[in-house]
Amino acid sequence: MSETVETPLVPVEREVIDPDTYFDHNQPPKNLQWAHDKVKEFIAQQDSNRPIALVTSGGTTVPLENNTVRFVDNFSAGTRGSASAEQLLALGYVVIFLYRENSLQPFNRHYSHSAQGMLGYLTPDGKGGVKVKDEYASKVLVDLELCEKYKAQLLQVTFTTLSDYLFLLREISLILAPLGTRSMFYLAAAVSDFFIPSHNMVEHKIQSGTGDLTLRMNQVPKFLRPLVKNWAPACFVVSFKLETDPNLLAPKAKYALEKYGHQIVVANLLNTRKWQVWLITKHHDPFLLQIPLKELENGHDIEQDLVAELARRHKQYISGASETQ
Ligand code: PAZ
Repeated sequence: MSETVETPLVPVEREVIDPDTYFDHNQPPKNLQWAHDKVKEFIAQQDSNRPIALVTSGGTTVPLENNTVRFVDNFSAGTRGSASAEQLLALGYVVIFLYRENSLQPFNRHYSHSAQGMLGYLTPDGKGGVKVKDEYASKVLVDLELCEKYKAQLLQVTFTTLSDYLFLLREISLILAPLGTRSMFYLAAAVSDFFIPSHNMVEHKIQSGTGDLTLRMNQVPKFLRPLVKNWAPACFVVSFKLETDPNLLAPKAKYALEKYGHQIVVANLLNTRKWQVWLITKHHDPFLLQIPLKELENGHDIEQDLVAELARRHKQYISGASETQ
């Protein structure tokens, strides 16, 4: 067997990848056609007076090999996206929930990833069956009822890799585009900024045995630009910006708005994101939304306030305001 190790380290100059050609060089996900058909059918079934939201949620993976054994991932659990989807449904929205497989889902989010596991919620009922433990029963009942109530207004579509996400985002955007201002894009997914293009990836598992591994990753093309300009130009687009350095947050959010020309950036910091966010628009000062930590501990999600505020601004946008505030 050869001693040479295939490696994704590519000794070339900076390769700038154009968003338009990205799709010609990467593999679409297996569920693309399914998602296309389902989204079309789903939208056709909805009351045409209802606003509709595409919520993206969770983190994308970036494979290191075409036959993927290893990949780069990120921290996002999908809390923001799944909690926001619940709030949008409560406000009368129809929701397409594009989420990372195995990340948190609306109504299930309190149970699916809990440390005690599903069995921790159950107890023998004394008659040979099982029941939900008394201390959880009322909460489980509420979530069950909500899940049932909104099931016809919620469509869930999964992605895993960055490429899956981008293909599905484009596909769903093109379907939502004709709905115009009625559609809100709520782009809360944590999408990788770096990737290895398919043609630069090794085919098989990277072999160890020849020392350290150095990766060269390309910058992911900025897909917000074609989304806003070409795929869904009249829709209300809310993007999210995450930083860890507070000094970078506002300038980078403003820069994104100027560059892509969409409506709102929700800016948040990694360590405070559950109780503090800023809404950034082009011509106004950042609008701070925050909840006291006590309320967070008592189960008040900041997404309740965030989604209410965004829905209010979306309504203004639908009614023709040039800029929302
Ligand atoms: O998924 P989560 O609730 O753990 O985190 C939410 C979030 C921080 C990923 C989201 O609020 C966000 O900022 N998304 C965009 C991240 C970015 O690409 O900048």
